[in-house]
Amino acid sequence: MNENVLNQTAKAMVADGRGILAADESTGTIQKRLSSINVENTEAHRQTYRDMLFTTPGFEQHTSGVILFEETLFQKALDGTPFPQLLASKGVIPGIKVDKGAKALPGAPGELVTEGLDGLRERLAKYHEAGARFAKWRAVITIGDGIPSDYCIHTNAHALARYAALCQEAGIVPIVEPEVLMDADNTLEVCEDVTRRTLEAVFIELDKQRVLLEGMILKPNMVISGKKCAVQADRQTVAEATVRTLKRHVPAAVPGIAFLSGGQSDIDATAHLDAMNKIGNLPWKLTFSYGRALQAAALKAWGGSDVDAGRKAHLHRAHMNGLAAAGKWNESLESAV
Ligand code: 5MM
Repeated sequence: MNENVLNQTAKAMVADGRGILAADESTGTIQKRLSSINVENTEAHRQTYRDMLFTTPGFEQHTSGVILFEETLFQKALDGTPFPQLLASKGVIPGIKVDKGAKALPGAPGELVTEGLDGLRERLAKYHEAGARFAKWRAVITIGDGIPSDYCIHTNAHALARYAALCQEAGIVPIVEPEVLMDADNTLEVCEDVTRRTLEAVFIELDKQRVLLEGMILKPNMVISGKKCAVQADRQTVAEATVRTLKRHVPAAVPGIAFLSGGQSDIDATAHLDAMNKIGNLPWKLTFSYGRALQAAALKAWGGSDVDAGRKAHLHRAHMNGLAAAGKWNESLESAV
């Protein structure tokens, strides 16, 4: 393991004013996205859509890396350039989702465990050869009646650390994504407690399994009210609770934290990140690794054919989130830019 290379890549992923585009939707998830604009889920349409995103002029100023699905890593852009090479030529680091999805956790109704460790060492070697320099593995923690169980949290934390250690062995920076879902009716306080339990377990496992903290990126949820909760905490409260929880549980050796958006509105995802960075005096970089909150507007504007409109919407959200990563966003910029 070359510790220096891992640390350099991790730092580049959270460089000033830049964040990560999560475009790693599996075939089932992209099906939902494309059907929302009445586009058939074919390989050609997936290629055209992702080509539109990755050829957006100027998006690289705000985007340090892109998480790809395996199909895209080995696919070519419309001009014939392999996607990873196209991204690298713009100074955007290609990354790869390596998990095989969250499946039912045996003996734990309503809870999930992420699979994909079998054969991962061999897959990582192949991905590195294709140009991937970072990877992503998403664990899903569900809030509900009596859940999450410690069993679910620990099983997922163990798998995240197994994945992270294998990535580093292959010279690939692991994005460690323990996602506490935001969909239930819980309060912000419950989310804070579950996020605390989750991060605590994850960092214990990472330590036990000898993962180099300087060579990884954390991708957590924000500490937020569940979508169905009657009382929604305001943006400043979310920012303060998230920073407080992260400061308590994420070692300063981790170079950066790149949030998932988790179904927040585009503007909320940007505003929350900005509010956290405005708090300042943070031991790590705080940026974005959004899927929906970066792509929803672009997908709609593109609508299957309008490449210019799609690129314009993509650039706008990338720019706004780039500003938020520096704590320099405000709502008036949404219409001014
Ligand atoms: C882009 O969505 C990612 C892939 O999801 P599937 O494996 O279910 O297709 C997803 O993992 C994403 O990278 C993160 O969860 C962040 O996405 P959001 O939309 O929450 O920012």
